Amino acid sequence: MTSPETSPDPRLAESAFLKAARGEPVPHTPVWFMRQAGRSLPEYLEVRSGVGMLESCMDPALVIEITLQPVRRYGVDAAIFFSDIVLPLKAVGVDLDIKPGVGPVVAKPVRTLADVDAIPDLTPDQVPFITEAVEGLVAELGGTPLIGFAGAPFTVASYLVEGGPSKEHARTKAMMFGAPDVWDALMRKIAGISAAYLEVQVAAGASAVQLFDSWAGALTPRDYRDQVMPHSAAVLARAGALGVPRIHFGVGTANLLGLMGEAGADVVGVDWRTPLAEAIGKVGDRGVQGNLDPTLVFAPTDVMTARAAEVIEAGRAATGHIFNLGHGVIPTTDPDQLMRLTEFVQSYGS
Ligand code: 1CP
Repeated sequence: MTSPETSPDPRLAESAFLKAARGEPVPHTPVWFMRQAGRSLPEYLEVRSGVGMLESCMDPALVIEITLQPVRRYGVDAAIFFSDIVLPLKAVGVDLDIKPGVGPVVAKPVRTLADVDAIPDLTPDQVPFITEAVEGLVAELGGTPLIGFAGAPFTVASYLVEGGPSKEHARTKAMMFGAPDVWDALMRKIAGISAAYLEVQVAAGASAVQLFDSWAGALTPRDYRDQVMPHSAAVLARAGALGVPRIHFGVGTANLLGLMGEAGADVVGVDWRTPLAEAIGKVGDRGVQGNLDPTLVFAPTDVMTARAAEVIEAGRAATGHIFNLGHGVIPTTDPDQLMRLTEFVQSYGS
């Protein structure tokens, strides 16, 4: 089944988020929140009740509803597609689940070249539900851009090799150090899957992409540059060929921000540990995204907004600045406080 050719909504040309991502002047600092959909929203808990995480990601009506929830509630400047970084692995047939309160769990962790070779590449016909959800969303979103996303090779590899969430990523890094042929094959495999996953989302109408390398901060700059960056760069190059802005994000990446930009990002996502001014100095002529400490929403509103103002002011020195938290919304966050934060950022200085 082919979908009718639709041209982008003309209001997208005025999007503050897309302008900032391209380094153009903005009417206000745009704002969205990583994990803006999810457990902090009562309407999310309601629609997810009794439905598994992966099952929800494969149900276009549910994906559309969950992605729209924070846009309706907060009026944020961008929507992020509701999915998960391991969803494309599930789609190609990797036996995995997303366990409540745990995260992705892989039944048979990847350890050998044969394990890597057994993972099929991703083709668009394996994810028709993604195309359907993105097309439906873009139609509903109108002038609000949709951010597509994928996991970067290192972060996705960590789940595949460890078999689940990990603090040290010890087995993953042991493979990187000790079995370079297996590592290279695995990184190439994931890069191909993540790039194909982004291509499907952009073909269906996503206006920007974010590559999540959440756990890259576990690496030294040398190992990142030699063993990881070329594979993330391959994903970003394929996304760049689609003509959409690319955001590249990781946690604890103060030492890697320059390299993460050089990997091919238009905008580098910064966690809250690095002062934004410092990050701007490291990424050169690129935009930045971030970076309010996600726990500041638990502080009194005036404390939160004073810190948000500092982030906005620091962001003025960047080629472009997209306001965000330094990592995802914490599930116990009060949505009313995020509402106040959104209004504060969007009206700041006007
Ligand atoms: O049942 C649930 O509600 C499960 C919680 C949940 C949700 C809401 C998971 C399990 N994934 C998601 C959705 C999700 N995952 C989104 C879209 C929502 C939005 O931003 O509004 C996105 C962008 C992701 C990406 C993702 N998944 C990342 C990168 C972002 C990050 O937070 O650093 C990572 C590392 C994952 C793995 C994952 N999936 C789920 C959990 C709890 C985890 C982390 C596990 C760990 O700590 O290792």
